[in-house]
Amino acid sequence: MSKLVWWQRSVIYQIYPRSFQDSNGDGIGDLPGIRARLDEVAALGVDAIWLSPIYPSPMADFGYDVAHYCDIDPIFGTLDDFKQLMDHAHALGLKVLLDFVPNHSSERHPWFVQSRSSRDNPKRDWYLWRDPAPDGGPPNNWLSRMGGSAWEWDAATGQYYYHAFLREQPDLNWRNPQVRRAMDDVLRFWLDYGVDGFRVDVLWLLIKDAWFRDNPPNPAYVAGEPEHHRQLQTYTEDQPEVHEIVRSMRATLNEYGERVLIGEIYLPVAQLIQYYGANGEGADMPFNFQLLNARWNAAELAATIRDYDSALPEHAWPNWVLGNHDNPRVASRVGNAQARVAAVLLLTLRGTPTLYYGDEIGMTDGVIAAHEVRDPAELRQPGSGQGRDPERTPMQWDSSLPNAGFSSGQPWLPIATATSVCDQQGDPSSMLSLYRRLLSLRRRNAALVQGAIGNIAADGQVLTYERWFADQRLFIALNMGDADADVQSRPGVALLSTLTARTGVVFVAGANRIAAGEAVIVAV
Ligand code: TEU
Ligand code: CA
Repeated sequence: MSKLVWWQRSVIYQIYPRSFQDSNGDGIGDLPGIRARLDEVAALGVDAIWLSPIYPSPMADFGYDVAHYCDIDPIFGTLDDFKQLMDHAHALGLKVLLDFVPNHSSERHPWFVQSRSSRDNPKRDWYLWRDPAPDGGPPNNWLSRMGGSAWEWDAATGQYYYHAFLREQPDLNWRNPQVRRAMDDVLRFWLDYGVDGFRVDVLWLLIKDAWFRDNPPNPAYVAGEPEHHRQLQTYTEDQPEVHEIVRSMRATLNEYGERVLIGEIYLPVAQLIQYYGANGEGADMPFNFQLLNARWNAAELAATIRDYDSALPEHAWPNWVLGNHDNPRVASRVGNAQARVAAVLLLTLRGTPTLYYGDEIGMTDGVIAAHEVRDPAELRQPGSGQGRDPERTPMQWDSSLPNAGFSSGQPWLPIATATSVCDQQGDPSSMLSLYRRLLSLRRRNAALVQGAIGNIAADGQVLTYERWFADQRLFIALNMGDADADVQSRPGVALLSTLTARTGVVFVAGANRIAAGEAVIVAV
């Protein structure tokens, strides 16, 4: 495993700071709270933490509207709190990644305040300003990913500005070298501070069409999908010029040694893999979101794994994501039993896994009453189901009421379910114990950390594949159905089963029975 760099050997753990641990009773998670939980994060067996944005922000999009790129929002703490958290994490052997949000700033960022102040302000061209269309309306038909037009009228200067998300999140003009230099300075500030890398927000959206051409209609649009799906994003995503920007970010990180560049990219695999760069000079980990929306059956998952793994260029390192702060939790998508199978899948596929906080205890989506909704994606599109609050509810640390040990105050979102870290850690059959066993097994097995993957197959509702390295070979079988099934195997012994009592069971050459909802890792 020595030839791998650290992020290739790692399991990354996403922390949504607002919901992880509150230390001062305001019902909002913060940096001292996270720091107080780092020993438990390290004990889980992960290797790196990725913090969603913690910068000064009006919180219109809960931190993804940045008003200062090189500071910490007081609601989370101070730069010194961050330094202490990072030093504590490093002392525990945990790497620390920040969320870099370069596509847009907050409307309250000083850059935008200057840019909007007048048409001839030196920062006017740091953002995307356009004259109205001949009829006085928006310059073109581009839609916001949060609903409505992506253009906001500014009467003071008689132009519109573009915002891919909220009007409070004006898009920066990444064709402007001054913007690129300013953002490079931001990366360097945090790299000098000692962070180990970045997850880059909406990397695939940074460049928009130079001529601002209308997006064509989406012939496959289905009523009920998000509004912006009415259009193909032909001129507002995945533009060819973006790859030069990715190369430039990579070059900056390379000056600092082994720092990881992760890109948030919602694209089909063929386009996604372009972000590695032709010769690996792009992103280390273009996030692979294929498991977020895959239909949960053996045939579909076998195809998904095969298609992704075989599409990767030689130099590219795979990665897999099962959940994040923008999508329904995996236990709510596939059910509690299959969430155990999903844990085995995530931690035995080839490449770097990213684990979303709370999934390790099988947290399900919170039920958010109308008056509790906070997410603008829901507030702006009520009833659309676009709301992301359900997957952002506070971490459940213990069974104390009313707030599961998250806060002594009123949490910003309701606690989702009854389970907790405390309830589960003494229970060998709990989801938490399963994740701990899996993470420990993964760390100890070169076949899982750096081995090849092959013999990917689906037989009925059973998905199987093998991982191998040197003289070690593992056979993984996942029963995604609700009936017991026979699976053909070589002789071996089960190193782990989601059914705790079955760990150690002997597999014979030929047919072996695996239970409904069981996943096994067999040394063969
Ligand atoms: O998300 C990008 C994005 O497109 C998501 O909004 C996603 O497509 C949608 O929520 C449904 O999956 C990033 C951040 O992760 C998200 O939290 C921010 O709201 C958004 O960018 C704007 O910064
Ligand atoms: Ca707090």
